[in-house]
Amino acid sequence: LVQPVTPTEVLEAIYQLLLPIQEKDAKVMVVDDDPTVLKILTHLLQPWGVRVTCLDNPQQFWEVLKSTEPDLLLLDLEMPTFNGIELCQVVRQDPKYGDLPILVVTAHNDRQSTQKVFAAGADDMISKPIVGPELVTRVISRIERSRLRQQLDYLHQQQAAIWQQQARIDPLTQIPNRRALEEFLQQQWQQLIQEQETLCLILCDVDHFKNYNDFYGHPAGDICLKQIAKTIQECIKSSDLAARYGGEEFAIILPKTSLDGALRVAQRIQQKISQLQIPHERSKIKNYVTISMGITGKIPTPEQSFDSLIAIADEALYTAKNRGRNTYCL
Ligand code: GH3
Ligand code: MG
Ligand code: MG
Ligand code: MG
Ligand code: MG
Repeated sequence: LVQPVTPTEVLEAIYQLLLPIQEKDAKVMVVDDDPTVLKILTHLLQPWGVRVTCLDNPQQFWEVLKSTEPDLLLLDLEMPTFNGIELCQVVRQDPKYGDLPILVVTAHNDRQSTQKVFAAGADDMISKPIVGPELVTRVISRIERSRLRQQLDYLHQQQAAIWQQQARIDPLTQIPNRRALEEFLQQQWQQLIQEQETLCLILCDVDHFKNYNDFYGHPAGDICLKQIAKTIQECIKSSDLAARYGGEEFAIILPKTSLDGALRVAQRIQQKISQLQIPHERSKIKNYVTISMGITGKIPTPEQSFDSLIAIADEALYTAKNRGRNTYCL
């Protein structure tokens, strides 16, 4: 199941991203074979709160990139060994750094060079001789835009995670729903085929619940279902999974549990639900809410699917109902 994300966590992360550059230093990595240019660029950018990492030898490019994790790259076009265009191309192909803002600094501003620079995937070009204010605005606005983009990506990711999470939760009881149950069951079935361990399943059904709704009303029925779901949750281990299987039916999956162990869990659930003493005047068995259960367990085999486990538990539940309800059957 997806790890829950609280709205506070989302806001906290957005706030971190929103901090202005001056407060949360931007990092720029400059690659240029000319030490004078490195010095000039550093002096221009530093007063704006930008931390500048200089590299005069492209051979160490990846090493320095990984240790710096910059917000933006400033690449010289003409360098011995790797030139700026080659560097730009390899960065763009990298899965991690592919989106990194890249500005190419060059003395060549003829049409062909410009074309090459943009074809290599650079975001912008800065011509030499460097004009201070122009460099600063281009660098800072690129970084701000890229941070805004990161922030939006983050929001989308969070939204997707929340939707994924909600698709597996029953809105009434706030416990996993049938979709989550089937996913977990399928996954455990495969795993326990490998491990040759027992997988147990308990199906629970509230007794005479139609009568309950008819007498106490549907809203009261909803409250009753919530209480039952909560009680079942409290009776299982974190490695088990309890889900709302249907209307007033719940299912519990117990991986690596013996049938004996599952039986004890069922007994505990039955006892705890009786102890709730939810009044049920129209029950034909007791004057409070009770449940019936079908229990089954087996070592999964590749020839069968988890449906076979559900079918057997369902039959056992049917037997429990026929034996007068408020009981469990194997
Ligand atoms: P049995 O002991 O044989 O299980 O009898 P029963 O009345 O519990 O079984 P039946 O299947 O006839 O009725 C189930 C009832 O559960 C009918 C339906 O209205 C009620 N139910 C299903 N989902 C909900 C729900 O979300 N909220 C409420 N309040 N009632 C629900
Ligand atoms: Mg050069
Ligand atoms: Mg039912
Ligand atoms: Mg019922
Ligand atoms: Mg019925």
